[in-house]
Amino acid sequence: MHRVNGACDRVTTVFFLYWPISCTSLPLPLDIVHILTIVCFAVHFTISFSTSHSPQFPFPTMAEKVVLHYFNGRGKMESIRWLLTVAEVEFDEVHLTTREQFLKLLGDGDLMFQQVPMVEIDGMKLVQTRAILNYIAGKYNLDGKDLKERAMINMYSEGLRDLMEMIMILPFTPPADVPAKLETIQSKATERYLPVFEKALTGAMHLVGGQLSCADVELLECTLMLEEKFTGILSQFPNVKSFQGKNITFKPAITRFLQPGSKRKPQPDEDYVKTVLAVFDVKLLSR
Ligand SMILES: N[C@@H](CCC(=O)N[C@@H](CS)C(=O)NCC(=O)O)C(=O)O
Repeated sequence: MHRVNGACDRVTTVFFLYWPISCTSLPLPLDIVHILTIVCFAVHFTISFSTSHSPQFPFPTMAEKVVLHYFNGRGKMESIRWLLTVAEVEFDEVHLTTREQFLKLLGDGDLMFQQVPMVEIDGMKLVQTRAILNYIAGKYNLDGKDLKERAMINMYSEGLRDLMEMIMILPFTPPADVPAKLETIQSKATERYLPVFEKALTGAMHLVGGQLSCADVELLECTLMLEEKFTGILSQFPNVKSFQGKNITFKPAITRFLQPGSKRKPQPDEDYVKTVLAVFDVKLLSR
């Protein structure tokens, strides 16, 4: 899109620069050609100025940086970080650390449902994790080739989200309940979810349509999360394990994202939990 807009801009430049010059081959007096040249430059620079100041103008010249508004932790934003990384999109992050920051976002009307994650992208302030992921997947061709592929991708993605959300909620679970929750997650992972992906990856490098999609990216994120909690969980799922290994080894953006110091967030700790609770002004019972 930005490449197309840049090309359009160059076309207008060439047109406005060379059209008056080509006029000199017409039998026009020289001062008329000069006036035409000045008028053309004035029009061209007015357009250039408008494009760089209004994202709504048909031909924006500058790609705006994507900005993520969330905590300095995984939560619901982590899948968005993964997808942007795989799409090789640079992004900045504004980390929520105080209640005042959150109230400011609310006061400015930036959070449609008074919730984060919120992502500034292409002149919009997007909320709702699924909507954000769909937008990125659609923009960067990670959502399949047709409606049927998209339906498969969405089914895989939603299953993975269900599983990841069970893990995401753990730090906010009363400590006494954690062992039982972990057991449930492990049995659901091995009996309900991983068998589906093991089958889908039989003789295939990707989940859908022989090409990378957001479902593959979420599967990778999810399997790594599972292994953090349950070492060796993938040993009964060789296709999933090999899928994970190939993506980590052969996709440079993923390899980089898994290196220390990248924008990938670590597992949530006490500080992360405290910050989330303070920002939302929530007191957890029985902690
Ligand atoms: N359906 C929303 C849920 C977002 C959500 O629950 N966000 C939490 C933080 S992870 C939040 O902002 N909670 C504050 C609240 O609901 O008041 C999504 O998927 O983005």
